[in-house]
Amino acid sequence: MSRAGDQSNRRMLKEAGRPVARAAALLGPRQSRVAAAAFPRIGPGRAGAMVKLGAKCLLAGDPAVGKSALAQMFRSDGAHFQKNYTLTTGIELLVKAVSVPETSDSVEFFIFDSAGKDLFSEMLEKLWEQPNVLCLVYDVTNEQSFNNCAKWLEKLRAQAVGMYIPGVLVGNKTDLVGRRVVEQKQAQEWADKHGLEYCEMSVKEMKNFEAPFHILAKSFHQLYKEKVETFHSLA
Ligand SMILES: Nc1nc2c(ncn2[C@@H]2O[C@H](COP(=O)(O)OP(=O)(O)OP(=O)(O)O)[C@@H](O)[C@H]2O)c(=O)[nH]1
Ligand SMILES: [Mg+2]
Repeated sequence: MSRAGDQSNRRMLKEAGRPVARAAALLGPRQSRVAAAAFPRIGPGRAGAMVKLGAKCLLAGDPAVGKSALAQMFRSDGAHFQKNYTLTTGIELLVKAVSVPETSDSVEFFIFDSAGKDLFSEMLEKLWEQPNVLCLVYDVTNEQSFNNCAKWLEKLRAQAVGMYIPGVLVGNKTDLVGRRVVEQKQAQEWADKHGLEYCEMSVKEMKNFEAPFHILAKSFHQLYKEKVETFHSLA
């Protein structure tokens, strides 16, 4: 890796570590349950306080399935669709917060938009350490990209052996109706079998592109609540 590349990776890792510092700085001791899921060393506090969680989200899948298009679209609230394909080299980091449905709480996602090309896999494995949630994308018009999800999931789960990491499988490019080769039922079954949520979208047509992150926010928040309950039951 070049020196410039190395420096940029160090910058990214620093960014990724920020939610911990930020949450710790923002939280008084009484509100500290805010971050229990993402920051397990912090204890419980006042009931009913608004909760802000931070989560490292790994975005992965084969080349050209639309991961960067999804990340850009999500970050820009639907304002920017990346029409031209620009291969991601290594990882691009994006930060965005979402509200947790039916609560006043939120999750700030640190999205690690990862290269699909094998060439970068060694670098990815170093930067993927300690994920909180997974977003695995395939292209509904590309069977190979669906078949490779097993390989991607194995690599992602190897980052957190023995831990439950919420994840979502996402079928993209549903706008290409006549070219679809992976059926929804087939993908849904695969996702169920592997303990993942499932959704479909068309980033191009701005359909459902926020769904994966809402699903992950909900699952991650649920995990946080369970941890808080366990914490209380032990106190
Ligand atoms: N038709 C259609 N094209 C899409 C959609 N989403 C993304 N694309 C296009 O697919 C191509 C690849 O998208 P990227 O987001 O760059 O793919 P990627 O998964 O990030 O690829 P790597 O960085 O190489 O891993 C681009 O030309 C996008 O415009 C979609 O929903 N429908
Ligand atoms: Mg990309």
